[in-house]
Amino acid sequence: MIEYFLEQGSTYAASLDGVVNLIGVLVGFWFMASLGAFLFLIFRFRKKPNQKAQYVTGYEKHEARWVHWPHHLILVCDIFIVIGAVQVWVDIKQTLPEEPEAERVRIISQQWAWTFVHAGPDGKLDTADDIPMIDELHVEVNKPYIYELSSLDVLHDFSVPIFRLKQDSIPGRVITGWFEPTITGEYDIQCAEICGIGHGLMPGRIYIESSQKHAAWQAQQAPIALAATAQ
Ligand SMILES: [Cu+2]
Repeated sequence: MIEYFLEQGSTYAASLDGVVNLIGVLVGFWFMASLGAFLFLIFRFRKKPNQKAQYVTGYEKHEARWVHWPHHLILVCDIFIVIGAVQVWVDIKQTLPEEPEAERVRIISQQWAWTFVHAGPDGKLDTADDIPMIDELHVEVNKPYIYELSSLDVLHDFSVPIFRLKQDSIPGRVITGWFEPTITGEYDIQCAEICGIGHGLMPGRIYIESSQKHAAWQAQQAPIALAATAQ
């Protein structure tokens, strides 16, 4: 619910919010139900004059059902949460969009900065027109991206709140994932892992641009990319 104060900026943001809301509603319902039962029992069986306290073990069948029935109903709620979460997990973590429609981008985390290697006008990584940027990721709206996330030193976590994307980067591994922006604008990138004393100084920005604006940005960067390869 609090996530509605933040726009949904990727194709899968709404489905992730949906799972969070489902958990919130189910847990909220049982929280209110158990709080209600607790308060009811406190007042209904409060101390009365000349009445001795009773020792209730909870092992008797007619007493135990007060635990077993809600327990079974909560297990049914768990099934709904698991089904919802697995669907979202498969979509976000197990299914990569098709190339070449999806463009690759390399994300390198280190204490305490992000390096983003953009594919450049040819749409391919490891070619002369690649555009490396520090703390700035430029992407096109409504275009799927496959990221290759790695770390040069310690654990970091690539987090783009507007996408509801969060992925650990682990030294020695290249982790692939994807996102597809659905709105334009300039938004935060965070490191969501306490990665050292400069952790709080590791913010990045994502620029989600229309295709024309993105092409203009690429053209503007071309001399920098060529100068980098000439060295
Ligand atoms: Cu970090």
